[in-house]
Amino acid sequence: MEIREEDFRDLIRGHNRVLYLCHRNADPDAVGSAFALREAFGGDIGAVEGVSRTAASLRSAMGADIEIDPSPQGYDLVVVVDTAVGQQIGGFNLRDYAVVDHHRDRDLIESALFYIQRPADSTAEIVWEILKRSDILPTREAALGLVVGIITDTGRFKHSGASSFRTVAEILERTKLEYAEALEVLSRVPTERSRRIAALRAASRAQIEWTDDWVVVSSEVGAFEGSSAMTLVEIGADVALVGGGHGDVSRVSGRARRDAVLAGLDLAAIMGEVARGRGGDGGGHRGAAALEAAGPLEDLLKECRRRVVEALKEKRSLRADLSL
Ligand SMILES: [Mn+2]
Repeated sequence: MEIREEDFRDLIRGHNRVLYLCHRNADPDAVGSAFALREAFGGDIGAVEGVSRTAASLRSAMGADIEIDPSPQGYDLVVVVDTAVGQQIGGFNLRDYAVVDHHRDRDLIESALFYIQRPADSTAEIVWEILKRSDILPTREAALGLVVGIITDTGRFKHSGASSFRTVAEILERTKLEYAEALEVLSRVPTERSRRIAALRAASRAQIEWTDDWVVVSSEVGAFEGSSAMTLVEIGADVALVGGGHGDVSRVSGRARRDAVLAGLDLAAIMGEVARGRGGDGGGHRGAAALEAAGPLEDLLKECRRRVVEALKEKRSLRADLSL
């Protein structure tokens, strides 16, 4: 049954134990929406298989409890949030359920007890409407979740219609949340001091190699290779390779800008080959990969860098044409 935002409150209150369920690798829109609904109407929050990195930082900023792969047992209603198709909740066994979502697929809504599904930039925008029509002012934490959900689902307002701006303005006005608090959650600068120090060390020790199109950087840290490599990319590297020694093995993490990947760079393949050549193991994605192998770290880093430079040789950066 399709319902309107103003009907949600009465329908949800007819159920004792409610689980708000987010899709696989839940993003901030799913997590923020589920949290705001839970704060308003009670219940628990679950996610299938885990939450994304950004959603994890939102979760800690809101202080939300999210059960990963919860059992459907004991809930008389599951509200599937921000999820268009059943596949996104894997093997979760749905019996009595509702849907709140901004996609267009009919897959889940056909058998839902009730649903709100309408095109909007984000599920958070629909949830805000539900709260407004229920005369519920969200907590600051819930407001934070909704705003971060809107920012991320609109690609930081790049694909946003007027109503997303209006919704955010309303939330800020009514809850006294500051926009800067939402941006803080999304900041890629790590908050943990040890992580920040590792990133700063990686930057200060960076060996920089460049061609007309590409800047390739390698460095060494004691820990947090991955986030340090990401920081080096944030501050200007096209590809960053950061290694650390861990007992007998060395670990190298690589991160690449999107246009290096579009130009054909495959860090997972490079990391895999370098590692296997030394009896180790490596892989990941084309733009983010890691390896672990025995042997001196310096050699490993040198070989990775040589192969990256080799792979990018003769390749043009799109940035020149698209001013990315
Ligand atoms: Mn969404």
